[in-house]
Amino acid sequence: MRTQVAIIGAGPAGLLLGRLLERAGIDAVILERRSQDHVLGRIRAGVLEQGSVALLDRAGVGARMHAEGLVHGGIAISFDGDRHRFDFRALVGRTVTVYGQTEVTRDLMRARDASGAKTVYEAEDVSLHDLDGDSPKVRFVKDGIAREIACDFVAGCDGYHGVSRASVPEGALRTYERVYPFGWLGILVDRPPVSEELVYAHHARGFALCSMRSPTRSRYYVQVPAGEKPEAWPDDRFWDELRRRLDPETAERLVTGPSIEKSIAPLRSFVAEPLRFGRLFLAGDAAHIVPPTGAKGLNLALNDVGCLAEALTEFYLERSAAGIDRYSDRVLKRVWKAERFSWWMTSVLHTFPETDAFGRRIQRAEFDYLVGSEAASRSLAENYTGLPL
Ligand code: RFL
Ligand code: PHB
Repeated sequence: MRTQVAIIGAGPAGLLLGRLLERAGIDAVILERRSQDHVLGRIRAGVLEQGSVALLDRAGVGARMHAEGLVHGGIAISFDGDRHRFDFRALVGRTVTVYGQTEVTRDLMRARDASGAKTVYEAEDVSLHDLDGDSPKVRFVKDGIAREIACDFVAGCDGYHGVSRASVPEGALRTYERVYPFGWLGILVDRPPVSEELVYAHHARGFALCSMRSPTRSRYYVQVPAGEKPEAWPDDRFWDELRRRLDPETAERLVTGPSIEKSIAPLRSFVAEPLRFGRLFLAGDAAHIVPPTGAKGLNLALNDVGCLAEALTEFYLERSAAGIDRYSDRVLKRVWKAERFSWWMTSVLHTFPETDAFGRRIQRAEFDYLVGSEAASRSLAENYTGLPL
């Protein structure tokens, strides 16, 4: 088999890249380790920046997002019971759209299925070869049979635990990492959200977040120590803990119910540099991870492949390597700003085992400054709704 671009991973990054290349007339095959249903069963991000919405529109997959997504003009932060709303429309004239990653993925999969573009699900033992030459190869096993795809480029869109980054020789990548001593326990519940907009809460007992997927489906998170298991958190325990961390007015309005999903995500900051090795490009979680506090992971992944698609289009249509040569530097500039913002929001809103009384006062001062200063509020709004490329 031969293709122009072999894409590893059918998450949002791989699927959007495939779609953008297809629209530019560039041939690509996607190899995904899991089944289509497994990929669609993962509950992850919920918030799209305005730039991500525009990108999905450009890819021709925005119709359902506009019909069903919830446009939010702000968020609330509650700090030790004091709640403040940040009005993004007034501060920066921008909004975000609440539309689940699952739905983005579903829309992209449907478009790909309709166009007949090739995706191999349940591709086992994917391995990358000859990345430093002009004709890399990807080998995999499907239905017990070993296969090979020859291509011009490989796009590593296979997430943090994927094979792409691991295929780069030792020493060719530099990595930067911070692991946080806690995770987020998340539940999904078919009950109306507690508030029309997201509520991020800091409390001495830990962080909490009230989010949603629709007017009738809510997504809630509480900070838990690293290594905690979801089994230790029956629904009643979760609801009690969440209520204690919210401001009284929000807690009062909380409508509880049986969880339909419950899982724990560890928190990590991670960047690999550069995002290219020979004919391999890294994009999305394969290249960088942010803690979910700033709602940046999915948005970065979409933005990366938006840039990569532009660069590859330039290569094929204009015969210019300028775009692919610039890809890593261009994307990393924005990635690091999102890393900073996500790290900062995590630091202000969570409780850290090592934080002393001084550190807690500093966190409170951060909140008071955010609330009291228009400049600080605008900075939050600008980062949350998404910095320009
Ligand atoms: P994905 O989604 O992990 O997809 C990678 C795909 O590659 C496949 N794969 C392989 N395929 C073939 N061979 C191999 N060897 C392979 N190894 C892996 C995997 O099966 C998978 O299908 O990465 P991608 O596309 O880069 O997308 C990144 C996003 O998924 C991620 O950044 C976000 O979900 C992060 N995130 C959030 N981001 C936001 O922008 N806003 C949010 O509100 C937000 N909330 C979140 C989040 C992530 C969370 N978790 C669970 C980590 C909330 C949570 C709880
Ligand atoms: C979510 O709805 O899953 C969500 C929203 C905002 C975040 C993280 C996760 O910052």
